[in-house]
Amino acid sequence: MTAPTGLRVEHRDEPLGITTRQPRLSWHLPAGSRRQIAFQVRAALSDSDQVLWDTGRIESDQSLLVPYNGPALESGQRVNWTTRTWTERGRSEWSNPSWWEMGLLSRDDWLARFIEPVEDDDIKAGSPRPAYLFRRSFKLEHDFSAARLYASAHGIYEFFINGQRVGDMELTPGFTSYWSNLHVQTFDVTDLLQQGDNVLGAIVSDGWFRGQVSGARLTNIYGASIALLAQLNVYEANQTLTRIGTGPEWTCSTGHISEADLFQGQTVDLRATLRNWDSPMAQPRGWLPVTECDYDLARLVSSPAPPVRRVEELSPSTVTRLHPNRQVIDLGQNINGWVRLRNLGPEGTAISLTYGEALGKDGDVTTQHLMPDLDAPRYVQEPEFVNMTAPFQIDRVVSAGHPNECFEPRHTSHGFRYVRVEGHPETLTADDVSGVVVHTDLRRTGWFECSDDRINRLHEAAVWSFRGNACDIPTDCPTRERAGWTGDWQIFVSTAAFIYDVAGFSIKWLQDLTADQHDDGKVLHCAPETMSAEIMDKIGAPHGSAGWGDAAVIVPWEIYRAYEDRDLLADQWPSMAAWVDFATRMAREGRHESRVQQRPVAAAHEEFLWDTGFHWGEWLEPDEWSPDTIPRLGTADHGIVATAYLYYSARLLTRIAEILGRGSDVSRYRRLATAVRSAWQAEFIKPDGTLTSDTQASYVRALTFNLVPDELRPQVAKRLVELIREAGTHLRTGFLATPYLLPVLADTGYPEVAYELLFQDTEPSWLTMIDRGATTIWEDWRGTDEEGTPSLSLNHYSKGAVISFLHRYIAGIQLLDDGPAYKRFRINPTPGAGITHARADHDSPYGRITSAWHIHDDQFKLNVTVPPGTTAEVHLPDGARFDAEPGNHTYRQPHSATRTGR
Ligand code: RAM
Repeated sequence: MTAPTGLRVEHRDEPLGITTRQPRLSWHLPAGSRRQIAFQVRAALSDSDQVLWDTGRIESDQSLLVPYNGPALESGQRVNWTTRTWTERGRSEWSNPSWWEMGLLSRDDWLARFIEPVEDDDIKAGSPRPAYLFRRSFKLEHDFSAARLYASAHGIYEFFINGQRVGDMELTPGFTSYWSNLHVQTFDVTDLLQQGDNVLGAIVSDGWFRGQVSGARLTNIYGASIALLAQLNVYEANQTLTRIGTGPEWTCSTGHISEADLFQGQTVDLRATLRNWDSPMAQPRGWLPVTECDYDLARLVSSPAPPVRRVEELSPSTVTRLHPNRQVIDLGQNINGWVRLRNLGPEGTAISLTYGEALGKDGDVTTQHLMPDLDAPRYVQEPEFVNMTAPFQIDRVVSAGHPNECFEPRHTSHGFRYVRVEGHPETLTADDVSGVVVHTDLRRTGWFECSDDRINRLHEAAVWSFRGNACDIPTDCPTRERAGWTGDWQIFVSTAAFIYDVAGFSIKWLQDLTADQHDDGKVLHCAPETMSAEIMDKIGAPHGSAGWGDAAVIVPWEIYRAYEDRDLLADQWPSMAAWVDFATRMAREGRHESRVQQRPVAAAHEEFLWDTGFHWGEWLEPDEWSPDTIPRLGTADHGIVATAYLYYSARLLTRIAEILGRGSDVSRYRRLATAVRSAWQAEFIKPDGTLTSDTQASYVRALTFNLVPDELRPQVAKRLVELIREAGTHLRTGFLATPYLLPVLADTGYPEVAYELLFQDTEPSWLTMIDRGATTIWEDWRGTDEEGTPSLSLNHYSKGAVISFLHRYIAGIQLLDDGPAYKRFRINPTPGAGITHARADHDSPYGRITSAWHIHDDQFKLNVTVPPGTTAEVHLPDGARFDAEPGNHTYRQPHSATRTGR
C-alpha cells in the first residue's frame, strides 16, 4: 500500500536552521485512504545510523503538527525522519524520508559579534545613506564535508562567498520588532567554499532598521547604526568544526551603492564598483576597521515564515517613448519588487527610474496620489515628518559601459506597474527590462475560476494585491506606508488563507504584535511598530483601536481554523487576553462626551460599552476620506463599532479558552461576552430592529457578530437590504464590514442581493475597479475616477476580501468552526447571476479539496473531492444534504430545483 506524502516540519517547506526545539511534524495520509488509525514516526541524526526517536505505533488520528519528543537536539544537528500510518486499509509503507536541521540554539554557539561601520554623526542622522561592504579573507587548511553560514543584520544584508551570491533570499533578515526578535538565516554554503583562500563578503544597507518606514517616513526607529552578524561553521572531514564569525578581523568600505532605502530607492554608480572585493584574489586598499558591538544575542531566532524571494518576472506589455529623454514602461500588472535593467547604455549614462502605480493624463508616471493626503501644515512642521512628501521610489544608475552589465536594486522595493525611465539613449525593449516580483515565497494553496471573466479578473486582482503586500510582513500598501497595519491583516487573513499558506507568515507577524503590545494590553496600529505612541498622539490617532487591536484575537483564531495550530492559541493566549482585558477596562472606566451630555448618570449597561479612546471606526466608507478625517475620528463616538468588537473578541476568547481547557477563563469570558452583547443591544438597537447608526456597516456587523436577538434578525437583514436598495443597489461599507457584506446577505436569505452587489459595475463597486483597469484592489472605493485620476493607494488588499465569497459561497468550500484545518468542512455552492460553472480548489493541510459545478441543460452537476482524513457535508442548491467520505463524488439535480432567497 502507498505511503504518507507531503512531509513538513512546522509550517515550513525548507526547515534549514530552525530554532524551535521541538519541531512539529505533519504529513498527508496515503492516497486512497480514508482515516488514520495510528502512526509511527522514526527519526535519526543524519550522520548516524542509530535511531534517535521512534514513537512506536501510536493510536491517533493526528497527522498535523505532531511534536518531536525525542532527546533534546543540539545546534546544527540534522535529523532525517520518516513516518508510516495505519488506516482502514492496513499498514502503509514508510514514507520517503524528509529532514530538518537545527540552527544555532544558544548564544554560546555564537563566536561572532555584531560589527558596525565607523560613521560620522551626520551620516547617522541623515537618510538615505550608502550601503556598506564588509569582508574578511581566511584560509581553510583542510578538506571539509559541509559548511553553513548563519547570518543576520541590523539593516538588510546580502552575502557573497568567493564572488558568488549566497542563496536566493531577498531583503534578509526581513522585518521584525528587532530588539525582541531578530531573524537568522541559515545557508548551506558547502559548494561555495574551497580548501585554501576564501573571502566572505556582505553588503548591508539601512532597510527597515534605520531606513525610512511608515507613511511618516521616519528613520532610525530601531537605531542609528547598521550592523552585520555572521558566522560560518565549516565541518572538516574529521568532524572538526572551524568557525569564522564577524569580529575585529573584518574590514569595511563604501562601494557602488551610494544610496539605498526601502522607500526612497537605490542609487548606484557602476563605475565605482570595487572589482573582486569579495573574491580571494583581491587585496583591497583603504578599507576601514569595523567597530565590534555587544548587542544582545538572545533575541536571535529563525523565522517561522518562508523567506522573501524573487518569485516571478514579468515582461513589459508596452514601452512608450514620451520624448527623447523619457520613456514609460508598463508591466501590465501592479506588483511589489523592482526592475532588472540589462541595457544600461554607454559608459557614464545616468539613468533614473521612477516607479508608480498610475499614469497622469500626459501618459507619464504619477506618484502624487501616493503622498499622504493629510492636513499637511499640521504634520509637516513636526521634525520627524520632514520626509513625508519627498519624492520616492526612484532608482538611479550610472553605467560603467561593461558588456553584460545589469542593474537590479536589491536593497529597496517598490509598489508599481509603471516605470518612468529618464536618461536612456535607446528605446528599451522587452529584452532590456523585466519586472521582478518580490514577496514572501508563500506556498499557493487556493484557486478559483468561473464562467464570468470579470469575476475571474477581480479574483486575480485580489490575489495580486495580497502578493503586493506580503513582503515579509502583511502591509497595507507597498508604496505610501508599507506598514503592518493590524486591522488590514485582521480583515484579510482568512481570505489569504484560501489562496496561500499564511500560517508561518502570520505566526511571525504575531510574534511582533505581541512583542510591541503595551503592558496595559493595548495593541498598536501596526506590527512591527512603525509609529511610536508619541507620534500617534501627535497625529491625533493614539494606538488601541477596535477592529485593529482585535487582530490579537482574530488572527490567531483564523490561523487555528485554517491550520489547526493549537500551540499558536496557547502561545498567543496572554496577548489576546490582555487585549480584551484592556478593552474591558476602557469600557468600564470611561464614557463618551456625547453620552455624558445625553445621560448625566450612566446606565448600568454602560459598564460594558466601549465608547472612549481613538478608533478608526468602519474606516473609508465611500466618500469618507478628506484630509481632516483623522481629527474628526478623534472626537467621534465609535461605541457601536468598538463594543461590537469587544463582544466578538470576548466570544472568540471563550471558545479559545474551551479549546485550551482553561476552565475559569471559559466562564469569565462567557460572562463578559453576554454582558457586552446585552449592553450593545440596550444601547444601539431599537425595538423595530433599526440601529442607532443606520449604516450598512452597522447592520452587517450586527448580523455577522450575532449581536441581534434571533427574533429581530429578519428585520435587521431587511433593513440592510433597504439601505442597499436606497443606495441604488450599491454597497456603502468601508474596511471592516466589507468582507462580511456578501456572506451575511447570503446567510440571511438574500443571495440574489449579494450577487447584484458583486456584479454591480457603477461606483462604488468592485467591478468599477476592474472596468477601470485595476490589476490590484484599491484602498478607496474611488481609487480611480471616471477621468482616470487616481487617489490614495491602488494596492490595498482589504476590499479584496470579497473573494472569500467566491470560494465560500459561489464554489461553496466552507471551513467549519469545529473542524479546524478542514478536518470537517462543508460544500455548499450557491449558484446565481447566470454563472454557468465555477470551481475552487484548496490545498488544505490534509490535502486537496475541490468543489466544481456546472449548469448545462437544466442540470446542476457538482464534483467534490474530499481529502483523506477529512469528511464533508455536501449541501446541494435544492436543499438536499449528503455526508461525504474521502474520495471523489458527483452530485446532480435539476437546476430548476435550485432554491434562491428566503
Ligand atoms: C491607512 C492605512 C491602512 C489603514 C489605516 C487606518 O493609512 O493605509 O490601510 O488600516 O490607515
